[in-house]
Amino acid sequence: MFTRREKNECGLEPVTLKLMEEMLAGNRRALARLMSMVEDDGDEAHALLAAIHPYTGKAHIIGVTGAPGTGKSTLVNELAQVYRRQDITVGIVAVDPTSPFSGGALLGDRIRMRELSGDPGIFIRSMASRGSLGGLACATDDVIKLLDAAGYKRVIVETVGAGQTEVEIARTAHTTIVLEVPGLGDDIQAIKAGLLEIADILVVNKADKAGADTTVTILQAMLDLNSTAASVAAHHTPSPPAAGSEEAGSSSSALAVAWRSPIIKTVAIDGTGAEELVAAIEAHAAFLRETGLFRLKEKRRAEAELRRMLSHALISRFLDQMPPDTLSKIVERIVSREIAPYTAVEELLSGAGSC
Ligand SMILES: Nc1nc2c(ncn2[C@@H]2O[C@H](COP(=O)(O)OP(=O)(O)OP(=O)(O)O)[C@@H](O)[C@H]2O)c(=O)[nH]1
Ligand SMILES: [Mg+2]
Repeated sequence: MFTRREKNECGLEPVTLKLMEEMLAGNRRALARLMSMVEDDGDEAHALLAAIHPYTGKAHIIGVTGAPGTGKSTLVNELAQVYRRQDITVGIVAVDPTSPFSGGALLGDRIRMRELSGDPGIFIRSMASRGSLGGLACATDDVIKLLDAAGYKRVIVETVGAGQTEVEIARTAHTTIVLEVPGLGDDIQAIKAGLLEIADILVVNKADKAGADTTVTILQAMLDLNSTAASVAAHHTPSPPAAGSEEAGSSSSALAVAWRSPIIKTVAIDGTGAEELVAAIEAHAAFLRETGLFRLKEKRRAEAELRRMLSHALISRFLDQMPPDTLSKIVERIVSREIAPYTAVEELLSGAGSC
């Protein structure tokens, strides 16, 4: 626990510090209040995130993504139930739960009841998307950090798959689960190929509906195609495909292809397949740790975050030093075709823009 001296070094307001200590001791109300603080951003939030940093890095982060209405929330419910039966604590973050498919219904009744009944091993936070996607991604990352620091062992993040968000979730999560439902049409196969690349585990939910096995077969064929291509690329052997794929590799890309994404059928409404899915998540977590990929992922994530923060800070600092209307004037000149954007950047960087 923090000493008085260290508290001062944190630069936190006494009230925030108290909330942080309560959160670290397992107080849910304190956790909720601190989440609101990081969602609102600001200097105090930054100081808080700095202070909790030493307490983070323990949770396994699981991303669940898929098209609207594929059953993500229902499945997340079931996963949480399985984890709770194993006495593993779970934090849940639902990003943008406002899809018309669920009518905004965030999570099923059972888990709500569990939370409301005071199970301290579960915590749910929903986040409405406001402003930019980038802003939401930052806020989500920060809320995940709080859950991690508060001691939740698994943090499940549900996002509606909509192109960019899927990539964002893959960047944040240690294990990414992509949901499909029976009845994949040929026309959407091209889009699915991008999804396969981020999927550590593929789930065919609504397996009670017709066509589930066909969907599994199609996905398996696409996975095989993908892994052959990745294996070839990893070994720098453009053709024929089989030549390099037998060799054992030790590069990180070779390690990446060593994980074969399983395809699991689930019926989220009755929990069928949820235990198998949890077993697959745990197997992937073990794989990441055994191969050293976990640390590699963490490094990539930390670097991306650092770059994002650094560019934000540098731009703010740079703009603060300029006379207030410098930017609008140069934008005006770009629009009237007096100057090209690249030239404008050069001019600003060389200080000419501030004259
Ligand atoms: N038949 C069947 N229905 C399911 C299954 N899983 C979920 N559903 C239903 O599908 C609908 C959507 O489920 P949600 O869990 O809200 O789906 P979601 O992906 O979270 O939806 P959004 O958050 O709106 O994108 C609900 O009516 C569920 O009851 C399943 O395995 N089988
Ligand atoms: Mg949902």
